Amino acid sequence: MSQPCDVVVLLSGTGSNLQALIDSTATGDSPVRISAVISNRADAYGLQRARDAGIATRTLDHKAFEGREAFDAALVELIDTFNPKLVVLAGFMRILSAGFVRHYQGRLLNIHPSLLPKYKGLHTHQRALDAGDREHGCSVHFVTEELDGGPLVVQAVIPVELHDSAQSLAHRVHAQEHRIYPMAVRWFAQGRLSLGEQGAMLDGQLLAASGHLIRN
Ligand code: NHR
Ligand code: GAR
Repeated sequence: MSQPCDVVVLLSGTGSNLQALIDSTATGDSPVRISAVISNRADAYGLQRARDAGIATRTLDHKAFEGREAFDAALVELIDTFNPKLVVLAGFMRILSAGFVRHYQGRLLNIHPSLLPKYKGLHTHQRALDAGDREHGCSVHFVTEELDGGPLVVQAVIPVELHDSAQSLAHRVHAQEHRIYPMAVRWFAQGRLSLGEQGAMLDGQLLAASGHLIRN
């Protein structure tokens, strides 16, 4: 392997997706190197996971800044001290301003717990249940200024079972997140995935609007 792809992960909470990324890079010959994990919350358990894996951590408290733009500017400055090729949102709960998104255009990924474009925003599992959906899942997408609206890279679909609760559904969707996020990050690190003018490109081909689809 030539130079590994340096990745900075942003999170706000538990960090199970970070853990899946860490585990996927533990093989020794991984094309992905996680340079740092940055949280807007000092008490995020994801920071502990990073420390346990020997990864640099930083906290940048959004409440210490006057407004979104000021926080985002400081966040860009902090991220860029690690000079990453890719920035990965893994349960990062702050909406990012246009300036931030533009700065990382084509090298900023998010995982969202729904089959986008359905259920942008929060409480996705309950909303899928309330709608009587028979299928649910998760999506990896390039981040653009449109919240949860950027070009899709990969989606995993699971069936909704008769007796599912928001919690049981969340549990099964999480297992899929832990599968597709490391896959997408690896594609990017291998130079196979990029953001083109018309959408996400994999191996030189424009992906379908749903991204690469995995059915379960
Ligand atoms: N920023 C941009 N510009 N575009 C996206 O697609 C983004 C983004 C920032 C985060 C993750 C997203 C999700 O997958 C994400 C995608 C937070 C909120 C939110 O309402 C919404 C969507 C996402 C993340 N945040 C509140 C806010 O005022 C705060 C909520 C809280 O702190 O608990 O920022 O769902
Ligand atoms: C994940 O389900 C992720 O898809 C979701 O938060 C969870 C984080 O879990 N992201 C969003 O809702 C973004 N607004 P984790 O901290 O255990 O990875």
